[in-house]
Amino acid sequence: MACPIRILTAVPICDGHDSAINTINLEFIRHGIEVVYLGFHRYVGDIVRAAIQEDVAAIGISSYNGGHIEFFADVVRQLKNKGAGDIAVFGGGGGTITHEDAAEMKRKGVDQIFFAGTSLQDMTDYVQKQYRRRKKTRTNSNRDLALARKLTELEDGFADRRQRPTHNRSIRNCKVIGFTGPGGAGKTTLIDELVLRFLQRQPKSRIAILSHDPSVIGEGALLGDRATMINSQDDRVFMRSMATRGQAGGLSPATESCLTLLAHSEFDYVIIETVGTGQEALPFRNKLVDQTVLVMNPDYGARLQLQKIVMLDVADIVVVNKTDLERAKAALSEIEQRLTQNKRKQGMVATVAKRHRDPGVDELFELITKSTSSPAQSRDFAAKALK
Ligand code: B12
Ligand SMILES: Nc1nc2c(ncn2[C@@H]2O[C@H](COP(=O)(O)OP(=O)(O)OP(=O)(O)O)[C@@H](O)[C@H]2O)c(=O)[nH]1
Ligand SMILES: [Mg+2]
Repeated sequence: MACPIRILTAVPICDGHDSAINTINLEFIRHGIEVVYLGFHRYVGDIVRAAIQEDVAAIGISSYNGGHIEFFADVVRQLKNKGAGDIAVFGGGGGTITHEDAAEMKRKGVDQIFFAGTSLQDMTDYVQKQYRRRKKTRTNSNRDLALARKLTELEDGFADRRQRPTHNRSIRNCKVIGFTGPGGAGKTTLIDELVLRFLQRQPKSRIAILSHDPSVIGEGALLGDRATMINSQDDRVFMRSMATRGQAGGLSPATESCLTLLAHSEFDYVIIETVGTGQEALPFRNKLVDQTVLVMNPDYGARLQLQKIVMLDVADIVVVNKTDLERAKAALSEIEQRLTQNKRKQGMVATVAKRHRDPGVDELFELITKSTSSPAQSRDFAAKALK
């Protein structure tokens, strides 16, 4: 497998026109490109930070609400200032970007603008031709950039079959927490809320997030977790999105090596999110993480389904998220019974991750940061939460 091209796409601040970029993203991933999608209404600083951490070859911006000359130019300027001037900037905005505007934008360092009527095929061909072999400049003292480029080397080493997994057994100074659970259960939303608490309550701690999404047919991938991570757009957070690149089970062939590097890179916490997993998944082997969190959705089916979810036997903490939903009460009681049968000290927490200042998320934060509160107490808390 050749190393896929990685690009980042986004829509500028005060712009909600995301329909064009969604169509373009899909076309790119169908042609083997890995697209880190940052979402709409995004600041220049957040786009630049994300592009550096994700070590993409180029940033594609879709802009419709005006201000494109200044916005694109600012992205180019900030990339240069941070030593990442080798990341190209391209994009479009239908008829809102005129040919004169585009000429000025190119003078300011923008690589290419696509006008209304360009076919998706032409845009894909351009990306594949221009951004496959990127000439990287030497990394300077920018800490994120240097780390990001090492992660790319590791990841691409696996794609070229040069690398073998490095086992993560050496002593590390940070805590590694693994989040897994079915697709859409709320893993990313929950992690983002936890990051908010880390940032607020631990003024010096630095956090790394390794987030996984599946590669699709054609070997591209839509790496979309960043679009949900709002609080995590912060200089104290290093986030990296990884595609599974053909590996089943929830992680990528390079996860272990990348995790080893992050765990030795002066972070206080490293958080891993797996792809949405199935009943048989046991993604965290080889003592990969210090603590495992299984995030469940109350709509898992009937009580019988719980017997089949292997991760319920091994998770340190089980989070029942979306407890605002109707089935939550029954789910909490069924999951509690299932965990009691395990006769292990597993924590159980009821959360509504999409709600700000949710007491359940506070409780989970306590469980993760202090091993002093007993899991049994937290199970009581979860049960009481819905009484
Ligand atoms: C669809 C649309 C909407 C939808 C948006 C849905 C969504 N979620 O995206 C809705 C109805 C919600 C909407 C709302 C608004 N809209 Co509107 N909208 C449009 C419309 C009709 C089409 C834009 C589009 O998606 N085109 C489809 C894409 C695929 O094709 P394209 O634009 O030709 O782009 C080509 C290339 O440029 C390239 N491309 C585009 N982006 C990128 C990015 C990359 C990386 C690459 C490689 C290529 C590329 O791809 C295409 C290839 O052919 C345009 C008018 C128009 N006909 O362009 C107005 C338009 C953009 N909207 C406009 C306005 C004013 C608004 C509102 C402010 C209206 C209001 N008063 O409420 C709101 C603002 C919403 C917000 N929060 O920002 C104006 C902007 C005017 C301006 N900038 O001066 C326009 C131009 C309409 C007009 N003539 O007045 N809008
Ligand atoms: N009702 C409700 N919705 C929630 C809650 N938490 C998250 N969601 C929504 O659930 C959807 C999926 O959330 P994500 O955080 O992306 O879920 P995920 O588990 O990371 O998804 P994948 O990474 O695709 O497996 C989003 O629309 C969230 O807004 C919650 O507590 N209650
Ligand atoms: Mg997710």
